Amino acid sequence: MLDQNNFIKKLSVVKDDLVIEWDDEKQSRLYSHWLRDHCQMPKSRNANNGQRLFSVISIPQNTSIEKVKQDERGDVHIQFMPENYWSIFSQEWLLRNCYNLNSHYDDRSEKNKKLWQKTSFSNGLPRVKFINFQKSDNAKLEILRSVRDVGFCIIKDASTKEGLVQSVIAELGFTRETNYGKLFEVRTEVNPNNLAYTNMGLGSHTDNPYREPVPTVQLLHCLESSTKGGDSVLLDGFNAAKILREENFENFENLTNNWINFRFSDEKTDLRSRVPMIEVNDNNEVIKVRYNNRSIDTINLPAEKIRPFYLAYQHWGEVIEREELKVTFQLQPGEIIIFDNTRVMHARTAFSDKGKRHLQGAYTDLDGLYSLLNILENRNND
Ligand code: NM2
Ligand code: OGA
Ligand code: ZN
Repeated sequence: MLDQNNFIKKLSVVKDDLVIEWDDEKQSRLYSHWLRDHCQMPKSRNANNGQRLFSVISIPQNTSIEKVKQDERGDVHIQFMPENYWSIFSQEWLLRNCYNLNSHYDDRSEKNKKLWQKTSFSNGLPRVKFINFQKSDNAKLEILRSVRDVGFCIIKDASTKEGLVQSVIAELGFTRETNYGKLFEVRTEVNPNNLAYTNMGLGSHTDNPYREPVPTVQLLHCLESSTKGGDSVLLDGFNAAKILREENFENFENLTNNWINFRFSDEKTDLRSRVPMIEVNDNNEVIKVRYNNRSIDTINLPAEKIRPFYLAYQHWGEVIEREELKVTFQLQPGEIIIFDNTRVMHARTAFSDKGKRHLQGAYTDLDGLYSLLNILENRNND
């Protein structure tokens, strides 16, 4: 157990590291330049907004720790040379921030998600009532946590009022306007610029891979649904990527290393991107998937890479259509689905000419949603 008041057992300096021995026998070694750079004093950080006031280049190359001591409150005082500068760190700060005890933080990575498949939602899909969403921060928190953890949430029992999707976005973040507008109508059109605007089935895809940066969140609001078919399908792209990696690591790596071109064009628009189908972070954890077979442009890779690429690409195309990974349901009038377009793939089954199916869609971004999530979570922790 850590002593509430003093949980540092011993402090010493070894070469250019501060060595902290914690009460629980763990040890941290913190590099002098890192400590100087993370100085929390008013000289180094604006006292009101906490922003850093200096550049890393102002830290002398020969920075070293001359002295270290702990005061009666437990705060750690460090004297840096050649600046002859004293900085004070609280124990809490050192414990919460030291880089060998805390794992890196990445709110986009597969590592921090709950991966799922068809059978994962035995208690039903995550659903929150629209009226609660409007009234309470806790309901917003539930939606945002669900988007963070499983990648989606359904807002139920809303009206079928046109434009509602925009008011939902306004509560959570900011609209991401595209060539499709602030809001787009998903229904059968004559001579459509996109196959989404037909009654055809659509395979598992993420939206707008031909755009970089990609819109990271999509919302679809059902206004009318009286056709046969037109079921909604969701699939966890991070889980699919994990399965690909487990089944054939070379194929997985191939899709992270070989970037491809996506393209969308109509009379007024010509969008192009060169991006990987599976994107990983610096720790090789999946952070984004992109796939839309309608919009993959000419694949241009060095000749010797084409065959292994097609092995990987066809494997991936097959994994993301596996029934056991898909959640299928009918989006009802008055339901809005919100999902992480960097993770969750969506699809729909074909629908009949008879009857009507009308969804309104819009894009927003994860940064705004995660920002609100952090604010609401901080408030809960206070
Ligand atoms: N719509 C629905 O990304 C895509 O091209 C899928 C997007 C047209 C905005 C459809
Ligand atoms: C889309 C889309 C799904 C649907 O508009 O991007 O994939 O259910 N629509 O119509
Ligand atoms: Zn789509």
